[in-house]
Amino acid sequence: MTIKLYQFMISHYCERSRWNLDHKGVPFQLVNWIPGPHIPKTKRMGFKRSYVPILDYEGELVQSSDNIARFLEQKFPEKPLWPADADAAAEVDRWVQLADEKIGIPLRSIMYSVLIHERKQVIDLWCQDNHLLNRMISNLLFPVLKKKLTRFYKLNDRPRHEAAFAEGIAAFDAVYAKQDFLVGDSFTFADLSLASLLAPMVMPPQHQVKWPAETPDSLQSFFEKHQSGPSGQRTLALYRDFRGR
Ligand SMILES: N[C@@H](CCC(=O)N[C@@H](CS)C(=O)NCC(=O)O)C(=O)O
Repeated sequence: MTIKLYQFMISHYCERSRWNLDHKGVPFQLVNWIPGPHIPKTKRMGFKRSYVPILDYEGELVQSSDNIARFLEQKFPEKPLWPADADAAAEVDRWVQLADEKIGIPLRSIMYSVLIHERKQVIDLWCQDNHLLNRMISNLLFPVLKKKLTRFYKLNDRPRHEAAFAEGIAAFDAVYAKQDFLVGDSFTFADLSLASLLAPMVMPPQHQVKWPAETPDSLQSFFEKHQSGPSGQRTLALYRDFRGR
């Protein structure tokens, strides 16, 4: 039976699961959804929440990249992403939570706060490796999705997202300025999380997403403030050294 990952290509949480599956050497098929029509699909699968990624592992459905990571860790213990030591494993979990709350979530809002005004760029990102019908549906739904994303991701509150991001990146920078890995001396789910969630800002060449050729100015200036810092540079190196496909 084929293992499937239901996803949005643009989503950095989906990238976390793509990388996770590749790291574990699990062959899988991507099923590229677009925002909007994904909602009834997730409901039909029996989930209360509508987010992706969702892993279909031989009929067993797992939603959310953090749950998928724990599921894969149990099924495929080789190339572990958590240390055996309980304290070190708890430390990984703390970094993962920080990466979610202070990098992944605010960076998504900061990026959408600008990109949502660039209709073609957003639709290109949503519809990468997708068929023409989904591009037409995205075009039709765009005005509604724009409103929903603005409310759901609080896109009018960029200063708050920038403040959260600054707090998060400072914590990661402090560690990566001194050492290569967040916990101990090997690659863990903490490093994978930070790198995948920060990747839209540094756009590593190994990444599957085809980023817009030109980044809008107000996003570019924000990116430039952080790209050359320890976390940005470490993200590029982690992609180079660990993002095999
Ligand atoms: N905690 C989740 C977050 C996933 C998430 O926020 N996914 C977004 C895309 S980046 C999504 O599916 N949004 C649409 C929705 O919630 O319906 C994870 O780790 O996977």
